[in-house]
Amino acid sequence: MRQRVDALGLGDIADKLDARERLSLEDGVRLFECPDLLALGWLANREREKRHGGRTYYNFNIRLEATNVCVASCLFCSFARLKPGDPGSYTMSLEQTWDKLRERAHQPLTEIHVVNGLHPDLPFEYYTEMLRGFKQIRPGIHLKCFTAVEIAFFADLYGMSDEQVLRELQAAGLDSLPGGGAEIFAERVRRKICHDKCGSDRYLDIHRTAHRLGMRSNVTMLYGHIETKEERVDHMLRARALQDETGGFQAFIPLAFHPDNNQMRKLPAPSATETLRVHAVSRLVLDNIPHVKAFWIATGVEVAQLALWFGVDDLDGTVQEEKIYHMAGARTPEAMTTSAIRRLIRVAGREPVERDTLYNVVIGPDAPDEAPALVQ
Ligand code: V47
Repeated sequence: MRQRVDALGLGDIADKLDARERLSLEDGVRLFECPDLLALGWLANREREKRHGGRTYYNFNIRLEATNVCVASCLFCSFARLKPGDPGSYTMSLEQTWDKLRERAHQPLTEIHVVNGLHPDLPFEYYTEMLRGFKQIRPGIHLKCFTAVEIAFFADLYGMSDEQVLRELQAAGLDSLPGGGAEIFAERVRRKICHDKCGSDRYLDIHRTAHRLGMRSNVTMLYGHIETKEERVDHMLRARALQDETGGFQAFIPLAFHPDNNQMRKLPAPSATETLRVHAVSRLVLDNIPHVKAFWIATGVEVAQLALWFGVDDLDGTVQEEKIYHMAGARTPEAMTTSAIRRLIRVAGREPVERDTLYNVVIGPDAPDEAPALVQ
């Protein structure tokens, strides 16, 4: 395969990777242009195996979207409704959000991932009380809640600094931030697809502050719409630069654009080969972010399995209820049991490891896999 990489004119990139040298913007673009997907996968898989061997992580988690009322008008979004009372809009009461956790009392969950629309009328206490309630119901649960975009919105709405918002949420039980809202950092793209929400510098600065306050976070990239190859690599380099400063990112998560029911519906969804390519280049460019995650809800289960040979070492988790992708046309199931995840990793030729949010091992690769169950 090394000869094939040389013949493609990528020998210098393979040498850099061997010497643990950083790839540049131009290297990243050349990787995106490489016509040989298997050669690219081979390079990315070497980096994956250097870090993680065959281990593939997943998490026993639930997803909660407490409201879809959102004042932002992102063109790619199929989930948001502008105003309370608009058809299809909903806002859960605090009791309803807590019920989502109470209903799962029998499950050994380790994480709740909460993402919401930007609701203009809820008090800040709605969010702090939500977190306090979750911790009261289940003191050990990890709360990965609110994207940097939500944090910026809270700061503007409630007249606080970004740091004050983070501190108050942390005092109420917030443990880490999810990576949503990053989209593409390039201002050209942001102006077109999500002009009225927090910009890239502020997104990154909120993660910087969260890291300083002792929280970990993830960073995402929405691909397959109007962005160029250069803008994808630029996005990765901005995340890499912050990671050099703080070391607080745990995972990079490329998110495939889903075109149903939104204002960009004329665009085709990215192909499976493009998805493998984006995950592979992410692994190669992001030398300092430990994990590259394929969100199986977005990629589809089979492509997620393939991605385990194209740089990916993490599949998110059981999820159990998902709205953002399913309202945008995802045909994946909304939930997966841990036994089904272990099995799909095993049959893809990798070793399943259940992790908590901070990548502590919960169930190692040698544990026996139960027969896949449809309901947990
Ligand atoms: O920020 C919205 C994306 C994100 C669409 O941190 C869309 O562990 C594709 O961030 N097509 C929310 N994508 C989901 C998210 C996430 C997912 C998994 C794991 C983690 C993590 C975070 O979903 C949004 C936006 O980028 N999104 N609409 C769409 N039509």
